[in-house]
Amino acid sequence: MLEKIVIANRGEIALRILRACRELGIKTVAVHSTADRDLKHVRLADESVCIGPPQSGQSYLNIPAIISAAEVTGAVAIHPGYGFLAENADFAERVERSGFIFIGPRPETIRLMGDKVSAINAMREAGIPCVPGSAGPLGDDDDENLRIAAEIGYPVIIKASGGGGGRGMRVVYSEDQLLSAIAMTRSEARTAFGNSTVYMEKFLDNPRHIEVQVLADGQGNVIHLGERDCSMQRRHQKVIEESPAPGISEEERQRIGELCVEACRRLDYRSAGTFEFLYQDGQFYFIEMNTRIQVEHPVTEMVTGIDLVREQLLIAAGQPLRYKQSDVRIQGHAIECRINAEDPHTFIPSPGKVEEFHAPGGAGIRVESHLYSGYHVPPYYDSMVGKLIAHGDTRESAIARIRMALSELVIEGIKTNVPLLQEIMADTNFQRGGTNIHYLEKKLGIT
Ligand code: MV4
Repeated sequence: MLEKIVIANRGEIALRILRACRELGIKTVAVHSTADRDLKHVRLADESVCIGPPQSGQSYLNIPAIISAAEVTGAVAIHPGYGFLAENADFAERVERSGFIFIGPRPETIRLMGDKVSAINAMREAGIPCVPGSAGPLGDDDDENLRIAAEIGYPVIIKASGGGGGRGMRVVYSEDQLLSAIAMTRSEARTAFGNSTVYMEKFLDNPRHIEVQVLADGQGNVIHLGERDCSMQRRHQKVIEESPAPGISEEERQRIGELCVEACRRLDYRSAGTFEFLYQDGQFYFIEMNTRIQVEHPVTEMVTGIDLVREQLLIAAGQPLRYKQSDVRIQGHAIECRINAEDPHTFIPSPGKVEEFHAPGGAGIRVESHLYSGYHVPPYYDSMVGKLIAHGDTRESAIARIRMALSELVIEGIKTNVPLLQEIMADTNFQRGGTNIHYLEKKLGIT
């Protein structure tokens, strides 16, 4: 087993990783900024190292400082969590070159998936269904680009290969806008990502966002853990996630899951990963792969009973996967609400002192949060301060439980989005299930 690891993150995910380590008897090193001395996991960790000032560029993104912390504490591995350096291939490479284990995929895999054109090509070759599109980068030949768009059929979407997660995209409804849209997306991509490569896809107008969770040990053993529906979002920020996805049949789940497993085998994938799809008119279309543990991983854990962070740690320690595909069974339904320190109407972040914090409980309720009474939410980082997850035998039961838990939850002193979450849980269209990626923004009155 790993003897000691560095947790290169903050907030709820750092606490989540710390708990998984403690369960396995792994010693923990918390690295934190000067603004984060009072984080719950910093207090619980075996050791802690301050790695820089509040700005994440000088702390949580400071590669030499994080590697030095591993060196001085005698850690053997580094868990990046999500965000920050989690999908930075150069970081993973420098971790490994410094003699530490990176708890995640191989650096080459991270690099491949970070470039969306190369990711899509790899997936298409591996038999994963992709969105009809340019099948590669767009060149500078205007006539050729017009021809590609005409063949795909309008509307089309131009995306930056270095983008992802909603950054660097432009929808084009007719051919008179195509060439300027390509030029603008290119120029923005050059500035934002240092990579002007763009590609084209058919624009799907009312898809759902459904993603498939996989686990692979890098020794040839790969399983999928079903799917999550993450369609309830605003400005590319997910608000609610659930598993299984409403309306997806067992046959569809098996079919898409097996395709993802086969792709992982071909890629020699290692650790936890997620295949992101758009789902429209009964078809899955691959858009991106995430090479990290995701915020919404608990809904998959609740329906499968498999601890994904624990499995990441065991895989990093070189152990073969302890589950076969036939061991994975989807039991009941789980829903997650993301709790943000923000105004529920304006979405403006609301940092400050948490005067009171009382977590809900009861059957099927799970709270993932680093909050405690008296904690100050700093203004420097993402406003997500926790997640509330409910499991039930049925989707209706999971909704009933999460509504009860939301009403029990007390967070005073800062504003939170809990009233918005209550409103969504009471929404008849949400209760019916299967709303698309535009539903929440339309409900809120376009933004
Ligand atoms: C699309 C699309 C429609 N058609 N691609 C946005 C995030 C990035 N991961 C991909 N995104 C989209 N790609 C095609 N061909 C619509 C979106 C999209 C979206 C996707 C998932 C979740 C929320 C979204 C919100 C707006 C647009």
